[in-house]
Amino acid sequence: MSGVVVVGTQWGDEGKGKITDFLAETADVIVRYQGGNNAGHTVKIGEKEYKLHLIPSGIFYGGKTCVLGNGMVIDPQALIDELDYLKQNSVEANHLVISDRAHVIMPYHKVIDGLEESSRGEQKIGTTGKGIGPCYMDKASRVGIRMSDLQDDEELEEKIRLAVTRKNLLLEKMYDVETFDPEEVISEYKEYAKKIRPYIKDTSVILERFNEEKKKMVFEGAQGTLLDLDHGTYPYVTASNPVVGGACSGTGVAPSNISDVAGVVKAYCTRVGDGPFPSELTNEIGDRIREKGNEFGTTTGRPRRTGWLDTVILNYAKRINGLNHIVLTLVDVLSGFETVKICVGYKYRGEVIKHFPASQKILSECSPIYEEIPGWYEDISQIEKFEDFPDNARKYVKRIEELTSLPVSIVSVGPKRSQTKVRN
Ligand code: 2SA
Ligand code: MG
Repeated sequence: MSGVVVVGTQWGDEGKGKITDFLAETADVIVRYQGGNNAGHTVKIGEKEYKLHLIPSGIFYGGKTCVLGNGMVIDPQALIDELDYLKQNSVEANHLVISDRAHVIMPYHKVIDGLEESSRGEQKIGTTGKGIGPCYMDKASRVGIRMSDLQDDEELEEKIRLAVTRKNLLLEKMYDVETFDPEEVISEYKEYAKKIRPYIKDTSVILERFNEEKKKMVFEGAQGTLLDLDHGTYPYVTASNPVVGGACSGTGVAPSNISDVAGVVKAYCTRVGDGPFPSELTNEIGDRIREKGNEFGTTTGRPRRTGWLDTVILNYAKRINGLNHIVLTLVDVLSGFETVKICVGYKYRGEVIKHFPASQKILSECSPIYEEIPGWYEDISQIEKFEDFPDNARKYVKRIEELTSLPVSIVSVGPKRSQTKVRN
């Protein structure tokens, strides 16, 4: 019983990669359970910054098993590029395993992602364009290609031929765009298969063994609770389950083997992509947070929308994920403001809403109820101990604990491993 799930509590980019990297130091296995290369995280090791999209950042330790779980959708070209990138940086990936049940992103998924977005016009989701949604659509329609299909050339040929033929009908009749030559796709994917095959395994069996040996497993969520297909701000969500439940369905590990759920909270709030955002700051303060926090998408480079911390969201994430504690990141970004605000409720048509609503129409009409806390000007990125933080910074953290009834166990004030501080 030593599975820790690192889950995003907001709209992603809370710094989960960095925290996973921190927890991975004492772990034996690091597992991704959903999403694909729509995710992106940056880890700083020494003076060097690394960006990863698919492979868990635990890979940098060497010797630790990294798992891409069955709940993921994997673009083979992106995976091969990432393996090459690691190789160029002298990082060995010989402890990487990929679930034979994970789904494979196909070239038409990326095309359909773009077509679906443009057909929505003003109502677009703002996807990363990586083919994530269409790949999960095929999974649910039971026409997807899985990693296990890549293990057998004959099987792969047959599956791709059928899949491409069917997709071509859709591309032609529904979208009136160019179709794919099945034979070209087959030869492209046979090449990928050759390179990826050694990594494909029944990863749930591997995880069971780790579990029996009482090894420490870290499950690294991608995106966040509000991007969850079921619990997020639908339809402005991703097509998978970043919430804690996804760690079980997306890996084949039972809930009884999860002992800790860490909710990663950014000290403010960001969102990349469309949809309502009650505490959004479309002013100079928002711009300052974006600049200071370097809030630009790791995958697409898109500027992230910024806003104040919202505890309606945090309490929702607490409920959905059964959070045990909070890991608070990017607190250093909030230095330099006269006051900082926390959204503690929403006003909707004259009434106060405490629970995060399902309807995006309601959410778009919610105005934030703020609590103001005096700010601090000191740079806290180099301070060793939390006890030495300026009073107001400590008050801010304590207020988050009060408003969520959760302990803040770790505070992070910068990208380096040494800037992640465990509180006693
Ligand atoms: P998709 O591509 O189908 O998953 O997009 C659907 C929505 O999910 C959002 N989404 C994300 N939001 C924040 N961070 C993500 N990862 C990258 C990053 C994003 C980037 O780390 O910065 O580089 O732009 C991520 N992935 C998906 C997306 O914006 C849509 O709202
Ligand atoms: Mg990210």
